[in-house]
Amino acid sequence: PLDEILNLHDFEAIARQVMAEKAWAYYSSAADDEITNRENHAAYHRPRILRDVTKVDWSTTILGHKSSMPLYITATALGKLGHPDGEMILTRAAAKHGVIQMIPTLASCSFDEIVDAAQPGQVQFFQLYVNKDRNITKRLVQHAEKRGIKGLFITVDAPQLGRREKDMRMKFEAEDPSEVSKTGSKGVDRSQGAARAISSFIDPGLNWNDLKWFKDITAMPLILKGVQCWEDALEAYDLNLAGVVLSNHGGRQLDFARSGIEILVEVVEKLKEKRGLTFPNEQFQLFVDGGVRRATDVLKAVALGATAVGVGRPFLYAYSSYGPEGMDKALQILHDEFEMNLRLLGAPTIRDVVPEMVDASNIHSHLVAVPGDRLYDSNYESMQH
Ligand code: HOC
Repeated sequence: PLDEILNLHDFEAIARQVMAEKAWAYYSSAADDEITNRENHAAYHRPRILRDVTKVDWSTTILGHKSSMPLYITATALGKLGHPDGEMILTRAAAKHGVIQMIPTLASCSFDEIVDAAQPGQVQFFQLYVNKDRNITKRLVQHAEKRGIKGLFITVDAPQLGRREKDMRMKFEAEDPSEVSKTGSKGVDRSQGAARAISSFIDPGLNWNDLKWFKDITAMPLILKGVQCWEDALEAYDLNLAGVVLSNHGGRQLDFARSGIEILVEVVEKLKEKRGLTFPNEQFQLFVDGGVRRATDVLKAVALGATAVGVGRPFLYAYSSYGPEGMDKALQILHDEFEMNLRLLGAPTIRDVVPEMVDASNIHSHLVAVPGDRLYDSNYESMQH
């Protein structure tokens, strides 16, 4: 029962039991041996004591917009695989809890349905996969801007689909009701999983020169989603973009990619050295996603300089298992965790969460994953179906 759910991991355990095999395979799958998906990040808190934390406030601003917590609902594809209302559950929960939703290009609900489901004044971002046909992309972007979208997150870590073997062992039927709304994926191979069926329109030719074009076609703030090293973060800064998401795409693209928080440490250090930047920074904002399950994961990233953190899979598992109530519960758990952990950190507000509150000295020591562990098992397990 829902009242026995204590944290976001619990939703994953329940989802594994109750979700349709195909939906579970798509949501949970990660690339190759799923090493990045389980990567640990060795950052630990250094709390301060004897600060008055009677009142704590975990609200913040993201790209200038209010958010009740330093996190947003990041884009995840095919929301209807988990529940017939798909992404609209996320929209309604975002309104109720004062957080920002990033609408995916590969949503199951149409873009307009998701925007229409929002409350007046509710802030939404849009995640963009760039189409080989740039006219389609242009129309999509300009329509998003017209509909009031406040930030365009261009995904840059997926010139080709990662090899998600759990998902590949499944068939993605043409008549799937959860099929993505408008991907231009007609006539593609459906014999190997959802990801393969939906991804063929994406342009592997996308490159730095295209960013000027984006600036010409839209006034929305542009953020690159999927930056994995300081050199690319610096390039984005020099192009006057609004920020970058340090992300390994939930471990679903390049296996052995580093965790977002590890990349964050490198980016903050190098952008200070090269451009004198300090973070958090209003003009150039850093975001992190991947593997976030606890408010402490978010607070470590915030302490190290991130403006906010994206959460994806846990919300899918929450609503796939329990519908809208599950999503509500997931966000309430996070609110409660923020309140408690800010007190325990000795930080009355998000501005008081500073770099000294994290020991990141072991952040670059990587965990060695061995065959026979939980994730290898779950991948092989899917062969039996
Ligand atoms: C090359 C295109 O983000 C996922 C989604 C969709 C992937 C499209 C990748 O499954 O990770």
